[in-house]
Amino acid sequence: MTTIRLTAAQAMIRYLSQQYIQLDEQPESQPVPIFAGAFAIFGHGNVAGLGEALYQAQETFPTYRAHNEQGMAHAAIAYAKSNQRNRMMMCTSSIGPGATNMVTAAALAHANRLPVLFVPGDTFANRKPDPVLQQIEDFSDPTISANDCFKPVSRYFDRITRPEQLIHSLPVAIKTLLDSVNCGPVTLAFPQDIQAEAFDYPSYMFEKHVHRIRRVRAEDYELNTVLNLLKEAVNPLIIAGGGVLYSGAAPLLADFALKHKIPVAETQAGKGCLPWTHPCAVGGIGVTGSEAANVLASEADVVVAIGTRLQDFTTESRTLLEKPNKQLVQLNVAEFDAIKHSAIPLVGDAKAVLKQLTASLGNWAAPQKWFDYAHHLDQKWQVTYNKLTAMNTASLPSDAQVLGAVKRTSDKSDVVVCAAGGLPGELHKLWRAEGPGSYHVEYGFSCMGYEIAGGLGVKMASPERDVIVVVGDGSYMMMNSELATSVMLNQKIVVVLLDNRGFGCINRLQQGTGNAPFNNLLENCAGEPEAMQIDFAGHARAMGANGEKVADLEALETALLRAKKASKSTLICIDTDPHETTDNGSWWDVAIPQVSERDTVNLAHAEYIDNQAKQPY
Ligand SMILES: Cc1ncc(C[n+]2csc(CCOP(=O)(O)OP(=O)(O)O)c2C)c(N)n1
Ligand SMILES: [Mg+2]
Repeated sequence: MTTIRLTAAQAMIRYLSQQYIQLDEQPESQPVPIFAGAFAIFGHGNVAGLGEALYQAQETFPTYRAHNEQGMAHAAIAYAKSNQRNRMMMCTSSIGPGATNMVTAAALAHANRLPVLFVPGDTFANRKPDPVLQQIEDFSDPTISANDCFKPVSRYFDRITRPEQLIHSLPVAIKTLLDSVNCGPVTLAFPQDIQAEAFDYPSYMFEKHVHRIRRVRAEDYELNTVLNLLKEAVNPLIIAGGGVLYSGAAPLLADFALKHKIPVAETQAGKGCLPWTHPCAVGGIGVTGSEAANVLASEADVVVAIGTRLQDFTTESRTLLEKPNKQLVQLNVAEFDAIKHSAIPLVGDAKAVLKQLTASLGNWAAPQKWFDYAHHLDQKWQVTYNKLTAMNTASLPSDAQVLGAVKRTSDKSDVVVCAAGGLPGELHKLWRAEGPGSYHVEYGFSCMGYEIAGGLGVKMASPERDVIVVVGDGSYMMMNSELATSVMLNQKIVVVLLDNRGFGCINRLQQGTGNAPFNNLLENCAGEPEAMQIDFAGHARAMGANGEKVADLEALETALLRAKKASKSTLICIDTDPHETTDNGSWWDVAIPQVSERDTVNLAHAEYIDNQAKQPY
């Protein structure tokens, strides 16, 4: 057996750069590299070992420096999501704070089932210089380091304490990152002495390896159950989740829905599966959904949920889909999801199983009356859309009106990016998505601070598209440093910052639970909130981006057109109304105190009990 002598870090990078993927629709001859490279912030835990290996590999495995480890991981996650989980990035940090800074992002990737390879440096495996800088020192267990925080938020975790462990661990890491069922973050904690240690690795390890995603077909017995159910269905509805996009099934779903006349509602992760103009599209579903989709969901007799985790926002905390006489089918590659809500499971890949279903359904279609009804509800919702997003120059604009202005000035190919605050709800209801890839909202973890870094990752994945990040003042303050990275890397993004002076959505939630406004909007905070007048546009300019503040929606539209033409990242700030929001009357289970000195809380609790009664158990 021929061998090659490399440090463990060199071996890792050489191996990663030889991993390719054959995409479904791509000609056999054109596999693409799985890794677009690494985001890295160096410290003593990775600068010498991994740093040297990355330096050598720049041609095939480029390294990008960011400003915050959480931010760079957000960018890597957004990159993977934009690539339907087929392509991804590695993130490496030093030990200690650099590593733990990435843990929140690992949790985000875990919740969203998105692949990212975390390689935090770790304390010395030989323990000779212990305790080293940034070592946490567990008194009773010397095998514990800060990196153990990654364990509950990694789909695969290993600590490389011998160079030869990589021979086994790297293939498992890649398998996990590409596994449709178990997809999520992989952490390979890498002690700094091991990174630098040399070993005679077998040469075969570094041969080009082309991977494919396994498209699991459904078992006949599950398929037949669902086929019989669908053929009897009078009012069927499809709920499309992120899994539809990851499986590359969106075009197939568009044809399937049209052929069989089934309306399609979308979750946050699934939004954009169908362009909003598709005859079967009825918009977002659930707490943040459109009235059309929610009415259809409550009246449907058969609901086929495809590629969705059915989290509480989708199901209105398990009150939307649990009505009597309603049958719920869960088409999902993961059995874990397929059996949720006591659903009828249909386990398999969305694309593969939709093909099987349509082949057997033949010319069957749902009753025209139901299809026309769905279309009528959608048209009604479009009228509401027009009203809510119309131009307003008279008073402080609402989030919906800002989104209307952004949409009017954007192109069909643009991507809108968001994550937390009041905006995801408004976007899910009101953004007219133009198809797969046009809507990028991280709402599995709803992590404040994802937006700008996420926008950078989306841009790196889709350089031909304009990326428009919409972000609240709160989220911007939590993390904005990757705006500078976007300037440095010449990855232009457009940021629209909606300044409503505080945590608007939580303030509304607080009052919705009978509580007093407290500690959310700046005006209700301790200290001297009036003294805090943040010049967001100036702040963006200080980081090298363009920045301007606009007075109203008209000015926002002209500024957006300017920003789209500009060569570098631009932030546009606009003041907005913190109280105005689009209420669709749905319920979200947020626990309300059973006893309180406030009458309004007691009243809210009584109402809460009524709503809880609608939950199945
Ligand atoms: C990291 C993180 N911390 C806290 C929260 C809880 N949270 C959700 S939205 C929000 C306020 C967001 O404020 P802003 O970005 O200004 O948006 P707005 O609510 O004003 O629309 C908070 C505190 C969160 N989602 N993520
Ligand atoms: Mg705000």
